[in-house]
Amino acid sequence: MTLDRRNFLRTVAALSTGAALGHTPPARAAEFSLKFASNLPADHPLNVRMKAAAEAIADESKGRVELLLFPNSQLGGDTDMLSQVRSGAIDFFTLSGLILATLVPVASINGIGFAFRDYGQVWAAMDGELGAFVRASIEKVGLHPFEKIWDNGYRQITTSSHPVASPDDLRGMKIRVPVSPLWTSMFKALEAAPTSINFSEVYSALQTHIVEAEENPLAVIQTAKLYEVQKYCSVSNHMWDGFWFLANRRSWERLPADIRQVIETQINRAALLQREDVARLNSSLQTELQARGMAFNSVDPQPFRQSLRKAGFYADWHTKYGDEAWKHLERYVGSLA
Ligand code: X2X
Repeated sequence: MTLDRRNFLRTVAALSTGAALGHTPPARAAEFSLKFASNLPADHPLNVRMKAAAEAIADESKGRVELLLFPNSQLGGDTDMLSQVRSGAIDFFTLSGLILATLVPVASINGIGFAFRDYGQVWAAMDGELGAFVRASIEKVGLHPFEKIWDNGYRQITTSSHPVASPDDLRGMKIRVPVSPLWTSMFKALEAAPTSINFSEVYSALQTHIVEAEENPLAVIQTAKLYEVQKYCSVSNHMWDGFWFLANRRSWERLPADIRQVIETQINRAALLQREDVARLNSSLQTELQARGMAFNSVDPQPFRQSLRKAGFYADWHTKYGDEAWKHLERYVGSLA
């Protein structure tokens, strides 16, 4: 994308965000105008809660802070937005820890296949020592992660060709994965043929059959309308994924302490509400997606875990992350050996 085009899209997005919020334009420009970007559609709970948080922040700061919201990869794909939040072109960005791992390797640790049995384990770990360990690593690359990670959810496999019930069904399958070494490694270990594609390109990659499959939580499959280009949904729950709320450190530290306090409190509060929204959606969306023509099947995770174990997946990643990180994970999920 050229810079001109990007600036144009940015302006259009800012205008339409303001209009969608029903805000009367402020009489004076805000003292602090901050950009937030996300790869998710505007009606995904993450962006719905961000819109409400932006309003609360504007109110509480008495108009001193204005958050400009750019959902739906309006500012570029994830790889591009990650560069932008690092340079300060974007102030805030929600990014999957697994993708952030291209920069902070340990940030993908929550995506280890079949690690978390349930949400009880997920939030205990991510709001506890495992999350704190990951955040400390993120701080080292000039990004400030907020305390509460946002939910993406347990991921399910969708395809246009055939349902996935056993590891055999995955063999050779052309499946899109996000740009992340852990994702590629896991689907290679399962003998699929993974291709890294940013989320902004997923719909068209499926539509044109560059790939036949992808995997995402139901809330994403629904809001990004992937049901239009996918037939089967196999409920594999093969990994849990969440979005760290990242601030560019320089633009964050430039803000006065009281303003930082208002923003951080509202954003962390919104994250907790968003977690409830996603849990509710992920448990109710199957019926809706079936009504839209998707065929669901359940999946026994055991043979998949077995394949990963046999391929040396857990042992390899234990070595890559190191003993300390692995210990933090196993403390919450039990032994993965
Ligand atoms: O790219 C994806 O598949 C998504 C939307 O789930 C992430 O951001 C990781």
